[in-house]
Amino acid sequence: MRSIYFFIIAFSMLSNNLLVAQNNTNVLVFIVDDLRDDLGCYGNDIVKSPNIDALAEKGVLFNKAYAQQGICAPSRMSILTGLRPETIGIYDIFTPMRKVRKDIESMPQFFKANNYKTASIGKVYHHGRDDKDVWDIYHSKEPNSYVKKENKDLIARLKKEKKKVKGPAFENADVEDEAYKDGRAANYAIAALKTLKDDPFLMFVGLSKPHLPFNAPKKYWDLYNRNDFKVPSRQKPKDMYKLALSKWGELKNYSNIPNIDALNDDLTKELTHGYYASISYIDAQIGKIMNTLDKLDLRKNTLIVFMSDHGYKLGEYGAWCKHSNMELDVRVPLIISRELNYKAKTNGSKSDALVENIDIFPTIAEICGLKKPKIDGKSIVPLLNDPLKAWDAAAYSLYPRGKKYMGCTVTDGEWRYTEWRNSVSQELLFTELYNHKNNNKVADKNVAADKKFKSVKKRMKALLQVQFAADRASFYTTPKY
Ligand SMILES: [Ca+2]
Repeated sequence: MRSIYFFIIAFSMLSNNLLVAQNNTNVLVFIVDDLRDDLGCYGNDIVKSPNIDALAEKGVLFNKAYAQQGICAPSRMSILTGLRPETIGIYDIFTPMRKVRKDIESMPQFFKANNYKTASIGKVYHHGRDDKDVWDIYHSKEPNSYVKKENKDLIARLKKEKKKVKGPAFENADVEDEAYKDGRAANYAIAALKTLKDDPFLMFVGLSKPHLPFNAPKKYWDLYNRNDFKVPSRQKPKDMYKLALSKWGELKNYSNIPNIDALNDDLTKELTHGYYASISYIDAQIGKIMNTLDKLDLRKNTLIVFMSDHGYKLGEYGAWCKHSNMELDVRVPLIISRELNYKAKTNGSKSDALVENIDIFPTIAEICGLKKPKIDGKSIVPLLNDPLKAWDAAAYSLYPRGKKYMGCTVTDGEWRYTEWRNSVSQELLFTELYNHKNNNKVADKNVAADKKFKSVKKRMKALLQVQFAADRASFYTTPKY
């Protein structure tokens, strides 16, 4: 009897160990640049994204996923380390992570240490030099390029005149996918899959569109009728903080964008057309890579993550691009499709749980049976098994204005509350409270000073304090890790 008892204990310990043992699941992450959730599977009935929609049919789509900062470089560092920007201590686009933080263990380092092959294709880290030596296969992000002769001539002339102006904000040449960089990135990814097919791998495919300039082959522009696009209201939310939005200089830097406060309807529609064509272009690249995965019979053992580094504004509030704490800039699409041989896989599910981009690293680690790293993010594997499971009360982001001001923001899924503080002393300068109930992503007025919403504000302030204490250290004190 006793020996049977020991046998049962030993067996259950063994099976528990098996559950957490490294299982050599492959990981393929599509990290898309500047993509907000304008996708068919997110209910946008204009955008054509059949391959991403197909992925959503085989996985869990997160309706309320958030980036930790609405700008490329810090957001990507955050994703690749599972750490919040305030833990890393870099909030600008110019500072490579390894220039100041050599101590942090990143996702590629962690997987490499666990005998994974690692691949970085296209724009993964914003600064390609970060962790460059860690990747077994590395194809750097390429500069933007133009195909049309008139645009090439224009760039050459601007260079000759030493003007800082970039080329046009969009191009629609009648060319093959490979004429622009994401088509080439797809080919590199396909080649890398063939090289890595016999090893466990972690592969990031960084697709550069729909980041500006919206350069995509004409066939993707031809999928849309410009008359279908609605021009959003240019109205800024009433009583919004004066520094809440940027002046979207990123867009105004392009040669065919006038330096004025509001773009007219025609140009708004033309830019929207370019953004949507760019989405369909990268969607097609994802389709090619997924087909290769199927052909190589790798899909059964490969986890797929589809994500974006932050959201975007397409003329809402009369503003463009990202660089803010507004809902449109921090909310991101996120789809996770487990390896096909995972028995408890949920297909075509949607989750309203509040999840953050920092959660991707621990989620992938858990699925691969690796010891979870000690980082800010937490595994959302329970949501992949049960997308309706009760989850966290809040998601957090931040955005600075210069070095002096820091906007700290929180959502509970319905309200967005933002405190603008002195970055060093934490002195409170301004508060914003926006109603985003019923999936309304555009804020109409700041009700932080409205007594009617006093209790909402109090509750949201308490939620914000969980991550951004009123007496916390300066955002520019080197954080501990
Ligand atoms: Ca970006």
